[in-house]
Amino acid sequence: MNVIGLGYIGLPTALMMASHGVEVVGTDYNKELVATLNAGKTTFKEDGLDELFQDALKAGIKFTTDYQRTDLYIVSVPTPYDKFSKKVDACYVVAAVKEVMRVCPKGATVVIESTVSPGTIDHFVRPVIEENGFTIGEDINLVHAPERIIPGNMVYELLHNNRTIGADDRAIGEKVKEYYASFCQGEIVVTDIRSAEMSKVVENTFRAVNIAFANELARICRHDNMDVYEIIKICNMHPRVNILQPGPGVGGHCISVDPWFLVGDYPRLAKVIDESMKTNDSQPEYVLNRIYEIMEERGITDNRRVGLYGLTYKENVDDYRESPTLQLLESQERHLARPLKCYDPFITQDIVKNQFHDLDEFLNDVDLVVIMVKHDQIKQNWDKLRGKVILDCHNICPLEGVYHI
Ligand code: SAJ
Repeated sequence: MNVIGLGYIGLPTALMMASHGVEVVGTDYNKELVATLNAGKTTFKEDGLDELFQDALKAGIKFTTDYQRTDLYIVSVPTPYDKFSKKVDACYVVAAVKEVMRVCPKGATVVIESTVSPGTIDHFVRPVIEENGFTIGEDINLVHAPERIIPGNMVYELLHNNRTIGADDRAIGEKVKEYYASFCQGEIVVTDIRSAEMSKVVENTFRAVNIAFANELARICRHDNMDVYEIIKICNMHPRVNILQPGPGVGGHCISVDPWFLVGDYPRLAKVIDESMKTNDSQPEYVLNRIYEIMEERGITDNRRVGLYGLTYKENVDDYRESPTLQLLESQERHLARPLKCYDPFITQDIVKNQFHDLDEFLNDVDLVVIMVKHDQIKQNWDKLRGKVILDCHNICPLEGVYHI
């Protein structure tokens, strides 16, 4: 098996397959990443990933920049979206499949794991295969097996989540299912490709819409001075109500991206989704306004005394793509304001201006602390926040007089 793309999804998948008896070569065009893996190091942190890596190495996994001639390919490359059209940008998937077509033998199966919008495989992937002289279903089999694992708990979820396999031909779907069943303890459903594409995007859209609902409730409650957390707690005691938590915004490369595919493809139909995404996208700016309100109320006139705790897109991960903190800093910069101070225990390199690398130094330098991310570290250090003005975007701080969004 050749796994193409060794990022957050491709790497754990390749390692999992290899450590469960599948002969695997991992391919990535990033030479540095391949060199790091070949030097015996993983490229990001996840519970259990290093152990899995060692098992896969023992089982003989190889890493290279070259595509392999084999009978099964798993394509796990990024699918960003175009910020203006809101449509999926399938360029990485197309490029990978083109490369596969150059080396694969007749009879090979190509599994797309990357998240794509419904119809992407028909519109972009099938033509690439046919342009190369292959007949789909005869020379090449096509499958879509979207991933479902959550950053922060990837290895566990890879083993335990149910998953979906979409195939043109059920027998091929069942064959691919056997590979995933070598490690996956969840139920594996075999369906058609469009249903697999759609269900993946719908899952993330469901979560995005529900987070937007919680964020909207926070704004309504703030407007009339009600406690949104108390209200959500009470409502969730109803047997059919399960409201998510408001927060400083939505980051990462899944929930803040995938629902836009539906808005891009069905602009006149995807109304609730469109509004929800706009609500989530404007949440960091909403937090910025809260910061200004609190500064005014507490007589803090200098924004050099304000610090954002947390740069990652969520707690206890080192991934800061599209994070609410970065979105907040971006909108601050648009207003030509001096960037606020920042600190994150998971980010050791400098990624923004005014970034600290030590919690104590950071806290010594600010009067107003905004808890943007609920890392475990801050929960173990409440004592150090005594005497500070605190804006807690997650309702986790037990100290007196804390502000909320
Ligand atoms: N968030 C809130 N309030 C909440 C829950 C989350 O504001 O109540 C925020 C988080 O802080 C974060 C963002 O939403 O900024 C997304 O975080 P997340 O933990 O909800 O999800 P992701 O993006 O890390 O992973 C999602 C998962 N999808 C679903 O739960 C439906 C995961 O299973 C997918 O595999 C992943 O997207 C993906 O790769 O598509």
